[in-house]
Amino acid sequence: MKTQNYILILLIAFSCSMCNSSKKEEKKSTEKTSETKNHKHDALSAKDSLKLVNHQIQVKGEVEFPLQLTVDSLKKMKVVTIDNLKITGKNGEVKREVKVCKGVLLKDILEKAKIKQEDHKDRNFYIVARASDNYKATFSWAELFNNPTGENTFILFEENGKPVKNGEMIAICKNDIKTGPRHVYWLKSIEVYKVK
Ligand SMILES: Nc1nc2c(c(=O)[nH]1)N[C@H]1C(S)=C(S)[C@@H](COP(=O)(O)O)O[C@H]1N2
Ligand SMILES: [Mo]
Repeated sequence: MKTQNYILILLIAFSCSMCNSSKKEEKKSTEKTSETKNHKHDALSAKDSLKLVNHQIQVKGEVEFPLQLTVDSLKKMKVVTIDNLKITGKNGEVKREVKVCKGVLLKDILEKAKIKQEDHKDRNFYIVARASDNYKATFSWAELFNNPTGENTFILFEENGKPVKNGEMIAICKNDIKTGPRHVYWLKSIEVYKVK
């Protein structure tokens, strides 16, 4: 009887320890998934990257006239030419240089959509340029409408005479110190929010 009890306790202890180690394994595997997720953009196949392309961008949120913009509709607006655009990464390294590109000022698009402002003091809005991989960049009303950045923030559709790569439209802020962070390819929407 005593030996039987002893064996039973041993069995319970053993199965408990097995249980714990499998939990540890589980945790390790979730950690690995989130790690791969952060770098998923490097591993994208050509087919997957095609899925991220949008033929139109949505201008939405706190605007009087929500818009759907295509490359053709941008071409009908005031098109500007930008020379020698450098895309710099987080360490300041030049990732890409574009000799000449064409686009429209983000400010002009927002003026067309008309931000819903109650009066002249209603200026606390932020604008999110979002891509289909959910990469995003944020602008403030003040930097676009009351700062030189407004003349330097574009939605591009053409690079060196050809359609842009990685989607059909790209948001860029030319006067940022490092231009990579607010360079948004696969652009999907321009969203206007009011600070609550
Ligand atoms: N949609 C989208 N745009 C993006 C990114 C991204 O992952 N998705 N990466 C950004 C970063 S971190 C940089 S530095 C620049 C240039 O990145 P690239 O080397 O992938 O061209 O694009 C930016 N735009
Ligand atoms: Mo980057």
